[in-house]
Amino acid sequence: MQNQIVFITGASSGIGAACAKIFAHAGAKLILAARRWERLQQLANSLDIPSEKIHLLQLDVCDRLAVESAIANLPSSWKNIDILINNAGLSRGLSKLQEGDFQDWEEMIDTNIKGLLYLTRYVVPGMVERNHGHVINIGSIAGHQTYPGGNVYCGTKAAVKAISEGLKQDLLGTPVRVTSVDPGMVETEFSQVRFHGDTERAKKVYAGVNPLTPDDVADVIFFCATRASHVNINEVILMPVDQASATLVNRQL
Ligand code: NDP
Ligand code: 8X3
Repeated sequence: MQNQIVFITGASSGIGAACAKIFAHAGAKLILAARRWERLQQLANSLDIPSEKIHLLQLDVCDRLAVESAIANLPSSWKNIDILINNAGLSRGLSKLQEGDFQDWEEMIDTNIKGLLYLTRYVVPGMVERNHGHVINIGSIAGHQTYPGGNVYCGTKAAVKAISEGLKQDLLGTPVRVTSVDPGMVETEFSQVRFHGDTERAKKVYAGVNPLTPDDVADVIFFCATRASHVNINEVILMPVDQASATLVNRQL
């Protein structure tokens, strides 16, 4: 992992920030992208690695032209991306489909599907050219099982599953690897974002449960990234011991 270039989207919080820590610790060079610049700076300051091993990008993955320009304008020493972690993503709302909010839908589809596609489309050709690379998409248990009110979010994560499978097929004959890491319940800012800042409602999601931590997920991502170069881990589903499916959770209240 020493001096490998790892590009992490959604690095300002949760699973993305935990990935930054574990890959930094292993000696990687990090490109950390998100919209919240101050949060990226705070993370960079907290990482115990030389500043020349970190490149911050204020980037909205939904903005295709911004993604194109960010990749095209990377300094030459940062261009050869070895690992792309497509982690930026969000859920918005938990309404019945027939009562859903259009803006919530657009945001989830634009971020979770289109943003992931833009990064992939602009980064993967370089990986193919260099005969080296690994795309790690963060899917979800929600891409395997749909739950009430999950409708569009689950749809976006089912799309991530299909896109990961499709990319694996399209890259056959190249050494570029594709992995989907699909967690169940992880305590991050995810539920605060889903419930538009309603902290009390967000807390209830994790009440009485021992959820996964962002570090637990980063640990699995790191494992996938560090197998022998002929080994491709296609898909990993991980969830807390306290969870048996998207909706079946053991709560000690
Ligand atoms: P957080 O809300 O803690 O982190 C989400 C990250 O995505 C933030 O860094 C945020 O940065 C970034 N992000 C959101 N929208 C954009 C955008 N348009 N452009 C760039 N970055 C963006 O949640 P998690 O860490 O939990 O989520 C990470 C991934 O894990 C998501 O794809 C989520 O769907 C998935 N996941 C989460 C689970 C959970 O239970 N928490 C379970 C399964 C999957 P900023 O706002 O600064 O742009
Ligand atoms: C996040 C997990 O179950 O809230 O993808 O959809 S869940």
